Amino acid sequence: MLLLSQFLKQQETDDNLIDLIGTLMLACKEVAIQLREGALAGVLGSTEDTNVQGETQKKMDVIANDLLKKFLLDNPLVAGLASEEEDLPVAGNPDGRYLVTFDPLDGSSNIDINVSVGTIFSILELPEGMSGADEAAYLQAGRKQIAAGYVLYGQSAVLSLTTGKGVNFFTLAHTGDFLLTRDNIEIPADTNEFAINMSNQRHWEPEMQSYIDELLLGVEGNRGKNFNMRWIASMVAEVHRVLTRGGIFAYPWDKRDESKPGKLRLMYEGNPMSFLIEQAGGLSTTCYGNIMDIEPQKIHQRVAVALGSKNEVETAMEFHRDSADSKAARLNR
Ligand code: P6P
Repeated sequence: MLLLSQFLKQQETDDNLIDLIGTLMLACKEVAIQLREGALAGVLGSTEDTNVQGETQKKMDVIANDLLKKFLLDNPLVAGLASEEEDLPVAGNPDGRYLVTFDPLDGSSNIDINVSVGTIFSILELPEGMSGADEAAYLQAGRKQIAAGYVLYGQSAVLSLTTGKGVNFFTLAHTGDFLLTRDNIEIPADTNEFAINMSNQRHWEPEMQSYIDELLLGVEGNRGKNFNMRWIASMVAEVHRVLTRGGIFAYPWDKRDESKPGKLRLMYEGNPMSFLIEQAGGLSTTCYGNIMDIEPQKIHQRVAVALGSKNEVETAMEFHRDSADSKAARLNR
């Protein structure tokens, strides 16, 4: 089986990028060890603090964030980083080449119930003449990403990675190496599986309500087939299922807070996951436009998401087509 570094060399990946991905994996291996220890290491439960998102920080959110910061800031290639758990960007080496945005532990509400969580990361080039301390340096559309991925901490720790040459899975072996376990991931274009938090149904736009109603009607409705539903409340696990067997995952805009375009964050959830999904032949949208076309305005800005099997996401977009102009602006496309 191929080691991650061997595979990336075979793909003629830039040596500096291989080095940076290796650093990210060192941090994620430490996170995996802490998670596996769980209660034995006293890492479950919450802190007294809330993050910039206004969410109570889990102990493991802080541990994972500190580990990623430590390893990344030790790498001279890193000019700076932006984290879900950091109010502002953190400057690295002024001569560094790369910016890294990350959600150190996505789905952390699942930690205490021993359900899968994950680290999501996105790698950008530092723009000419800018610094890793400048928020503006990070505000690049998803199309500018040079690599993206996640490590899903499930019964096994699996890295899902793209450098723009497709998507591949690597499993963490007991030796501490990430080994290639599935290559050239392709998402089936059609699906009968959807993932959405149905408890928000009354808050969605009518267009999303209509789309989901048709899925629920199954063979008795216009879709003419039955659908199955999943909701893990961990985007990393949902996206891994979609990459593995297809499906559509949605966290749409809802009117609980009209000022927010969505719940999920663009720079370290929407964009990296969209890169993976599109590289695997899927589609990733706000229901009005492609997520990776959005020009970011803020590091922690949010985005509505509907991603997965191409034909199913296109069907969801069809339900939104006639109201596209009026709402695209609010949803930042
Ligand atoms: P809800 C986790 O907090 C997260 O950001 C995603 O990983 C997940 O898909 C979503 O929020 C879950 O949200 O409202 O169902 O708890």
